[in-house]
Amino acid sequence: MSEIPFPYLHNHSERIALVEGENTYTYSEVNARINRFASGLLADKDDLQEERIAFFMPASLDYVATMQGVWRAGGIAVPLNVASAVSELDHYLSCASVTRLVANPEYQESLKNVCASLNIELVSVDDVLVDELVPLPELSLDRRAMMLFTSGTTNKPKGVVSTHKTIRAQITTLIDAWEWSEDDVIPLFLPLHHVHGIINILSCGLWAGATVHLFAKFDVPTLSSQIAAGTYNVFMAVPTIYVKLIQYFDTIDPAEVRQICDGFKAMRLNISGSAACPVKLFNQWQDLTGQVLLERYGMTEIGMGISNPYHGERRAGAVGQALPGVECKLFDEYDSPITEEAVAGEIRIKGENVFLEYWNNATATKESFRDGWFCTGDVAVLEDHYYRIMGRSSVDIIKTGGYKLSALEIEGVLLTHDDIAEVAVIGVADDTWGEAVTAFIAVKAGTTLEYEALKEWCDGKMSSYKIPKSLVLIDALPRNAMGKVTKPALKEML
Ligand code: MCA
Ligand code: AMP
Repeated sequence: MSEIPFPYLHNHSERIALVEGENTYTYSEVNARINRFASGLLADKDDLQEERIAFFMPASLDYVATMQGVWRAGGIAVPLNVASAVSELDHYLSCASVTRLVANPEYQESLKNVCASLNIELVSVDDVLVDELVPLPELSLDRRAMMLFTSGTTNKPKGVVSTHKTIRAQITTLIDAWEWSEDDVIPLFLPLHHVHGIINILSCGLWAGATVHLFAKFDVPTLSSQIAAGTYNVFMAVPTIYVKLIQYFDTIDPAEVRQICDGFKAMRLNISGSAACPVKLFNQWQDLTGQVLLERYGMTEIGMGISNPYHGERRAGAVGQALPGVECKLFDEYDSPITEEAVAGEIRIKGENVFLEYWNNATATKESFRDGWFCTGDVAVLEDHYYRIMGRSSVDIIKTGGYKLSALEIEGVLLTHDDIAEVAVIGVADDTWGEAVTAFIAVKAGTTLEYEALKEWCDGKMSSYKIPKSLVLIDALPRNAMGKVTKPALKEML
């Protein structure tokens, strides 16, 4: 029935596609629900013509029906972070000019006001589903398909728009490189508003005909018991999750640890990405489970770009080579390509995997490309044919537990606090989170600020993982001759 010219959903009628709690859904059941949802969205239209349909849903059959239903009906899918604060949602919904928001009934009360103020129709999946199917539009590959929000060096997150061609390239390169097959069974506990969960796990799994176990959140005991039972053969996570698993092992019986580690040992692949995997963690994981982590590098705008090999040496502290179909080069600050090994430069990427544009932001789109190369802002070196990430060109980007945050966005919110005179936010190295959000604050004369009070004040104003993990009170922020805050000096102070 789908007129999308490729299989976002494998044509495997009776195999299990999704497991959600006690329920399992075959490929044909998932397919039927997607078509009923797409038909309901279309109602009397032939094509949604890139209407932006947002959804606010945890990992579930209905999440998949919504995402793929929007695709089949010719819309742009805008999956939202279910942990967002309302002010953040307001930005996503208005920036994307969303017209319909799909949410489960239990979330609707909290979304009602923002939808009313932006004139957005708030619906549930059941409201949309119909039994009478309608013809689906034929879609060209260059149609816009998805918008994900990413934090950058500006105050507000930008909408990263991918076409069907982009998504196809991002999926197929991973299916080949990591040898996905219909025999794979993978748990999915990562959030479904980012590429890692959406493309690398859910979309690759469904394209390949594999089984994806959906978890509404990262639930260590439940997940661990499934791993011990040998349910999965592939595992993908951010480094913080491997750290949290190791921390969990310290709290349980050694016999149970052995069973979980044996479950990992029996898998065909364990992948780490979204943030740097420390060499210590790589070695610890190998000692515990025998698994040599495959580390790869990606970004919302490009999907995955660089990966250690599936066969061959997976090098600790390195991210490997460009994936098939992806061109990768390092450039110096004069935009000249770097040809020698061991010289650091910015990673730039070309290929069908690269996004189309930042939504409604031609200036940002233009600034992020040079001569057709997408400029990632990440700095790397090539060492003996393997790329190693050295860091980022901007101090205003923080990676915490795999989430990319804008220091400026957090500073913008903190500055609305009545007692704060000036503030600078930086990421500070942290064993669990990779980087921990740290706020340096100068308070107004005659006032003071305690960390707990600040945390409480932040609650509801930003997603909880953006809330600073610590507060350093300072008389005045260090500034250079131009008056700009010198964040490296703040790092040195710690
Ligand atoms: C939760 N907390 C955090 C984070 N997550 N603090 C800092 N950084 C975080 N990432 C805080 C909460 O605010 C809360 O604080 C406390 O930890 C417990 O929250 P909970 O939700 O229970 O934590 P968790 O379930 O253990 O979550 C940790 C997590 C999660 C599973 C690692 O952060 C996560 O799913 N991260 C992955 C994000 C991701 O998929 N990134 C991919 C984007 P309090 O107790 O004080 O209230 S990058 C991408 O897609 C590119 C393309 C790529 O390369 O992959
Ligand atoms: P996001 O924009 O949220 O998709 O995050 C992408 C960013 O995550 C990249 O620009 C890198 O800074 C970082 N990243 C992803 N994978 C790795 C990795 N393996 N090592 C270091 N940084 C990574």
